[in-house]
Amino acid sequence: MFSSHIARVEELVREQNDWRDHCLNLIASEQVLSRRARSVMGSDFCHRYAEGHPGERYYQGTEKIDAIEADVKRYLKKLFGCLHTEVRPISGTNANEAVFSRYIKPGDIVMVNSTPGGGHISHQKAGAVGKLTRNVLTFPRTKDGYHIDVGRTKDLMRATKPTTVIFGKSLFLFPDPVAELFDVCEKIGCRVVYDGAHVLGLIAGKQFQDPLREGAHILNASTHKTFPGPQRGLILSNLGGDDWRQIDKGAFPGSSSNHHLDTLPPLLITTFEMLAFGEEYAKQVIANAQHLAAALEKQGFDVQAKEFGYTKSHQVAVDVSRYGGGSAVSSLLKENNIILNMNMLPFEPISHHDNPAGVRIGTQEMTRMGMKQAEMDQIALLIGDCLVRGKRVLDEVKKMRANFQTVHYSFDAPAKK
Ligand code: DSN
Repeated sequence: MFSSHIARVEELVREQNDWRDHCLNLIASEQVLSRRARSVMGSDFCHRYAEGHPGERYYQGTEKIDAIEADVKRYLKKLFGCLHTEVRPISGTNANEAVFSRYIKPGDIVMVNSTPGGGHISHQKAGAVGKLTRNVLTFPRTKDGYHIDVGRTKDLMRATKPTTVIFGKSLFLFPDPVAELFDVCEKIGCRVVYDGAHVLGLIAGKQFQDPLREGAHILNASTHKTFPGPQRGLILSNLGGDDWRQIDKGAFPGSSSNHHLDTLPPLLITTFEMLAFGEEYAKQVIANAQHLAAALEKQGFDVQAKEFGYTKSHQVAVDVSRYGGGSAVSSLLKENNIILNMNMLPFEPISHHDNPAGVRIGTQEMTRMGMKQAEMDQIALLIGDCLVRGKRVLDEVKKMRANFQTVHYSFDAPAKK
């Protein structure tokens, strides 16, 4: 009865696979799995339950996932040099909820990056934080808009005494000043959470700030942006005793029960990839972002934060208001298989969220597919052809991408000729 509907589902999946294999995928929060990591998804684990911890489950039949989960934790601790890891949140926001629900009490004052300042929605009044308290203050920013103003933030923290500060953001060009603000955090006794969802792979590759070494009590993240794994969440910490027990309860039963076992085996494989190739990968991701930013500038684009070298992460921000704004530009590029997202820039009012001035570009996925500086020049030229010179570049994009079909920085065999 539903056979044509099912065939349509199968067709859509095939079309998606083929389409995105022939796109320049530049969304800063996305990534691809290696072939070997992807090959262990879709197993029997996608049918099973395993609440609790390895060896202490509420179900029978969990021996094999116990072995995998224990190894995921073991090798993530090795990769990040920390004492504890919680791998059961199924997304970055779910990890945030697990931590926030234990730390933030009604009426607490919490300090975060604002939305125009790049802050994630889960840090805002409209998101996970706002379910716990309405007293959400934002970090004052420097004139350029892309940095927290350390002096003014110290003053604001001393005056308002937040109980939790949340660093990290979604438009994340430069490190947040965790070390610089830590003495004030200590003095006022606040919790320091760092949301490293976007930059986890750069932290793992030792090419970005190391929040746990700079004073953050908790590093929350997702595992599928610069960290090139399956879609899950993660909590890392060196806190011991009751502090960690609270986080543990925050994850289960606080914010999840079963934790989508199917994506744990690929997470383990990705962790091995990052132990082996993380440094090389993260260096190239950042070098590519810096090169792409400069190449876009040469095409005449208003690339943000030029005076600071454009970026120290995987992201590039461009003001495209003169080409119709972020919504129009990202739609036009999508028609040409160049996939990126519109993004608010620091000085925009929140009312601009539907058609902000900016676009955000991430280099992590195309870096993993083997692209380097020469390809960043080519991407900038294609974007310039499309937006500045009004050309259709779909065929050139497909042709270019056809040469980049193997996941690098992984144990995948080279593609067969
Ligand atoms: N806010 C999303 C992004 O940065 O694309 C992630 O949740």
